[in-house]
Amino acid sequence: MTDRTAGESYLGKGWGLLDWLTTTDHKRVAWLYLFTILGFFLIGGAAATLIRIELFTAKGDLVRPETYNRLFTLHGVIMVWFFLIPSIPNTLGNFLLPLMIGARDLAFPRLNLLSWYIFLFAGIWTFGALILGGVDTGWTFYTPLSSLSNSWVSIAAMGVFFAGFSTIASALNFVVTIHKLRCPGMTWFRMPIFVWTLYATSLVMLLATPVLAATLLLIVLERVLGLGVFDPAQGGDPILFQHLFWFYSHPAVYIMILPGMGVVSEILPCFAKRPLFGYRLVAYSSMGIATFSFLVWGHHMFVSGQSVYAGILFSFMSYCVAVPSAIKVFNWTFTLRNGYITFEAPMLYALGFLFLFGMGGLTGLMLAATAVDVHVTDTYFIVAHFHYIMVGGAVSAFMGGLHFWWPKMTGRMYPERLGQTAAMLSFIGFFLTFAPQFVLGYQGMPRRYYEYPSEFQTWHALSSAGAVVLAASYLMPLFYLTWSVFRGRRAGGNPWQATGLEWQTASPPPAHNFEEPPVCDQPPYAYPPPPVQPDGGQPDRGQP
Ligand code: HEM
Ligand SMILES: [Cu+2]
Repeated sequence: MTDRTAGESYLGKGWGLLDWLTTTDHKRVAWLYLFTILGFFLIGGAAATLIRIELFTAKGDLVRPETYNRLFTLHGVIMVWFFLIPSIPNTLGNFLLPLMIGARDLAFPRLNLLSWYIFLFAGIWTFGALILGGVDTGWTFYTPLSSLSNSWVSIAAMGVFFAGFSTIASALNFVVTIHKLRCPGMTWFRMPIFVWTLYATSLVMLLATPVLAATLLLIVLERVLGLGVFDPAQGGDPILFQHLFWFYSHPAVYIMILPGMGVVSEILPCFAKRPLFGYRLVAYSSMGIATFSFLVWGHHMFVSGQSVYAGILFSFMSYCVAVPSAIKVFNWTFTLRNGYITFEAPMLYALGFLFLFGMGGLTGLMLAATAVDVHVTDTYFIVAHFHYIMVGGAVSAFMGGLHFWWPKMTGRMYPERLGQTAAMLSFIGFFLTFAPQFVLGYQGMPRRYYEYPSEFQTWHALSSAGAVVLAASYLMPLFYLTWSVFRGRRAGGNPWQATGLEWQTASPPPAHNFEEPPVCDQPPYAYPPPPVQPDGGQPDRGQP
């Protein structure tokens, strides 16, 4: 297939501020989102750095205890709602979804821009509340603390409530686009897995976000109007809050990881030059995860006093949700078998994802056993578990995807050596930061404390040292990617020899994505089969 390189690129004309702020081109809206979420990532990262500096020594000597509580709340709220949830869907997803299914844009381009404005507004609003007043409830807003704590809780909760509208608008846009705008030949089972995961994620967003919105609104109403919903002193039930919160927030953890799974499903076949093993099963697993994710919320409440029978059921269901995730991990691993593997930066990030997500999932299985969980709940073991998945998994996938599609987005290659260095540093830094936290948690170090007995200090110091490496690895791409936009080697339409419609148009793509209306005439991941050996068998690389 030839590169269709003619036509004005989407970056060609229109560089005034107003051009950008009124654009309805999904590719440009993706950039607006990218800048915004990176800003929030820096803010959340700065809070994390302060937390790790405080914890470097056993004594609370850097910030006051109230400030520490505000710092981890700031970190959690910003990272979850203003970085992780929109990170892959609204940047890479926004840019790639129409390209991958051969469409000119999303179904509702203006709604797409509107959702960015809502997101920006909500983000600034929430950040304002967290900085000006300070909220000390943690990202989970547990009552009765959040019913009683200072009134900035209401403002911050409203900010997250507003952000929900942006999430819902994007999800609706994606679902309609996937149903209605696939090009001729793009059947459901020819869609790249990234599109499948965006679809599954969007369904979860549409169904779960309203529950969070209602819950946050109830907190605000309770505080403002004195309705007794959650506060026992007013006749409310704080456990109800936990049910409502986790009914959203467990599915939300899959909102954060599913798109990352999609990115990895694109990268691994490309750098192993092998079709994705068990494509259909991976697609079904994404839908399976989306479904099961709604049935396990009680595993966050094993110690809340819910009935033993509920605990057993939620424990069982949590093992079930691990099955489709495990299927994916096996399929990714099998994809690598006999592959012609090369280790460019995106591949290094994807392999890091495989390992770290695997560890996050396996420790999730440990936590799903009630007998283990009651011992480690509310300790650093939990903190380590979810960072393995949300940072080792989702952030690694985001970085891998950003490097993988950078040539498509900008028309330029990033410097490969630096990319590989950053990828490896992020893996080492991550491991050093979070592996010690499993040990700490197992030894009984509780989460959310600003000082601790000195016997924990060695592990805390290691963790803080790792955070420095991790931070450096995240800052590096900021510089070399920016450099590459101006000085990087020009990328052709398809620098990685990848399959998929997005690689058949120019880099950067023309304003309307394709010069001629594309037609999909291939199964997904149609990477060339291995050369046939003289004896008629296939080469079995990597085996004696
Ligand atoms: C193999 C599947 C998984 C299982 C069986 C599992 C199990 C668990 C359990 C039982 C807890 C509660 C522990 C406690 O609070 O005592 C937990 C906490 C958590 N998990 Fe997972 N998990 C899995 C995958 C994930 C994924 C994919 C993510 C994120 C993308 C995730 C994010 C979290 C978060 C954020 C928390 C802590 C919430 C908090 O208290 O702040 N988990 N997990
Ligand atoms: Cu959960």
